[in-house]
Amino acid sequence: MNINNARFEKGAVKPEQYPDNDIPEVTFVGRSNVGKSSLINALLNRKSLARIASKPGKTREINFYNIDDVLYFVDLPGYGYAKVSKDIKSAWGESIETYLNESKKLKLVVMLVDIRHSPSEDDQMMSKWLTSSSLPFIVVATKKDKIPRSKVKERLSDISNTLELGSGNMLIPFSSETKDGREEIMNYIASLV
Ligand SMILES: Nc1nc2c(ncn2[C@@H]2O[C@H](COP(=O)(O)OP(=O)(O)OP(=O)(O)O)[C@@H](O)[C@H]2O)c(=O)[nH]1
Ligand SMILES: [Mg+2]
Repeated sequence: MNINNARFEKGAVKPEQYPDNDIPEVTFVGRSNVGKSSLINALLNRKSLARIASKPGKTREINFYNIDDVLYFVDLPGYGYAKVSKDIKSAWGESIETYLNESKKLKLVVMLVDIRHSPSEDDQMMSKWLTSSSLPFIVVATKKDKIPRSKVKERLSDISNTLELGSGNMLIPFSSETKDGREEIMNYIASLV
């Protein structure tokens, strides 16, 4: 897989609009502003392939990034952004849930949480949902550069406990500033395809 051959392919809302082929998918979920687009860019060594929101909550469509016709990175809308109406919120939730339920080619869900905070109720709902589905998932704790090194261990153990992660769910600290954790995440993804 040549990660230098990556391109934005399409934005979709409904399943009919998802790419119609057999290319497997890895998807990224998490609260708005947690750093999904930044992680996708870092993994692909690109500055601005995935759009980094100037305002949180901007990525509303499900965005498919085609990597060398071998794999899609799928950037889902962020959930739990407080300043949108309930209706919009539930529409987003629905499109996320529809995607997770409907995609036949999903190989891995990468769930993102901010390393600084205890996972929200939305995060806990997501990890419960993922656990009860048969989808494999890992958790990436973003913005590691924003806390002192001495706090990392303690934050990871809080996240792991709050999300009730099992031994099969890797938890990897990451920073899009320093690229810490990039190799580990990318190697794991590459091992699946
Ligand atoms: N310091 C630091 N800032 C980060 C990191 N990751 C993301 N950010 C910043 O956090 C903000 C949100 O990042 P995005 O990548 O747009 O987050 P997102 O999850 O895609 O947001 P939505 O598309 O709104 O759901 C941006 O200002 C990023 O520069 C990180 O690891 N460290
Ligand atoms: Mg985004």
